[in-house]
Amino acid sequence: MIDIRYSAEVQAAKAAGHALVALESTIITHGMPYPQNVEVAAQVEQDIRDAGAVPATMAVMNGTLHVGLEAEQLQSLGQAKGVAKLSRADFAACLATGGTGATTVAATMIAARLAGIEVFATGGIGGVHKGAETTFDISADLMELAQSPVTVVAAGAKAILDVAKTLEVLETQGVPVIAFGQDSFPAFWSAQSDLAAPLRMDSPSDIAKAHAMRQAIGLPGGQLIANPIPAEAEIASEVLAPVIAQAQAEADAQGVTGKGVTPFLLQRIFELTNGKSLEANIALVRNNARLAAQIARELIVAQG
Ligand code: PSU
Ligand code: MN
Repeated sequence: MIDIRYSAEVQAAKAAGHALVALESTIITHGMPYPQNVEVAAQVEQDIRDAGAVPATMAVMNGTLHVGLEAEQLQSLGQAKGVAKLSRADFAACLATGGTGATTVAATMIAARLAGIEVFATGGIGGVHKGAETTFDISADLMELAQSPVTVVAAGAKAILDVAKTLEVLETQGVPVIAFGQDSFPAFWSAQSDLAAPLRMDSPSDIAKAHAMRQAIGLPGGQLIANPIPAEAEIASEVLAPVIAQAQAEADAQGVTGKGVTPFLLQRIFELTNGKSLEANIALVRNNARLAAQIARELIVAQG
């Protein structure tokens, strides 16, 4: 009933039992401007291939779930206007009504589960927004991590979020949050934050073993791997704090709510930093893609 189409590359990789890494598409349609979005998406796919795995970018096009996009599909998605941003709540409705939409972290995890892919690379996850005690704005990404069996590699949570509350919700939901190679929870644009990560691992192999162990003991849900941004790409938090505060104040003043909040903040931060935030974003997504490829390869060993 569900119409799933695999790209030729993903189809061949599945048949051969090769390591696969899922990629989201909201980062393309709502997270970065054209044409950098398409360039970055293609570059990230290549980074995964160079690290010995096969990329599977997810999107819904005319009611079909695409697992792996051909180059021309990536181009048209990257330029399309008004593409829906799909999360758990609207994923099935989009498929059922022949719609087109980009997948968030939550929807990409659902798509990955359907496609039998267990590792996923992205930039930042959604989380608990600042002021959530009055707005109740908590991303469905956090609840999805508790439900879908996918290990998600991200660079921690953006300072547009209340990072401490985000960690609290993840703990409540029973999601393992594992910093890679350091003790502190990375803060997206900065490698370090003043919050300790609940767990630390220093090798892709340990991460793969922990993923396999959750399966073995029958725990649903995935893992969040918090991979610090490479040092040369960091932006100091003092530089970004006023920018984030301004973007947040504008969002509040304009009454932005619901799924509009995160894209609005990302776009304003890009504009207010004259594109500097985007450079850092690109560096960390590529870094996450490489780590995810290594984890996916180790997972084949761990499950072997
Ligand atoms: N954070 C980023 N970049 C992004 C997103 C979040 O730093 O592109 C996107 C992801 O697709 C994520 C979604 O799943 O925004 C979360 O949206 P919301 O906060 O509305 O749940
Ligand atoms: Mn939200």
